Amino acid sequence: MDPSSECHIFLTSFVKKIQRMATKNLSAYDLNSVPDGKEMKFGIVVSEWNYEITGALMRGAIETLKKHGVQDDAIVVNHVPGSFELTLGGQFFAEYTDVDAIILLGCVIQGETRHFDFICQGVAKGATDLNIKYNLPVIFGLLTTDNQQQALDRAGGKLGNKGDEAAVTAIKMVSLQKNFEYESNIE
Ligand code: DLZ
Repeated sequence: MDPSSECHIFLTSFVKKIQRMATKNLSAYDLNSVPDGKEMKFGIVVSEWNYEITGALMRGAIETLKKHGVQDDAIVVNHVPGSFELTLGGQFFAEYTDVDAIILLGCVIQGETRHFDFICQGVAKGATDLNIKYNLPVIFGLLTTDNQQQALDRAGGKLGNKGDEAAVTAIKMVSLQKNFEYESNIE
């Protein structure tokens, strides 16, 4: 292919983008960009399946929430058997508690059957629906990897911890919602 052709340039930049995404450290963020979480309350749902991974995601999320001012008693953790159950675990938090945001943490590793696709799609759709149904941030902290090593790399390994990323996203979304609520009250 001619290196100066539009197609070649497009493909090269696309491949570079994919490579950047694959090596992004999930724990790297600008500390100052994260609002204070002192007045915020969070529910975390953790899948017991692949617990070596999901336990590490949970520890990362809790540590990050606390680092940004969230109080110990404002973090409530519940476990569910597998990632497929994350949606209903999230719904229980939304229905029965007064948390400001819910973080769903799970890990689905590609196997030989299509189970992987069904679980991933189910949780993605379930989390999206909860956000909309309850007008509440429900954070999608699900690792979907080809193998165990890719998951370990993203659960406190060389690519950081998706639990940290989920916690930062949760704080930012709660802050955004509180800002909207404040603005709509003073109008
Ligand atoms: C059954 C199953 C399989 C095969 N793989 C995973 C997985 O990689 N990660 C995960 O979190 N859960 C898995 N599960 C369990 C399902 O999420 C669910 O708990 C069962 O299908 C029961 O609803």
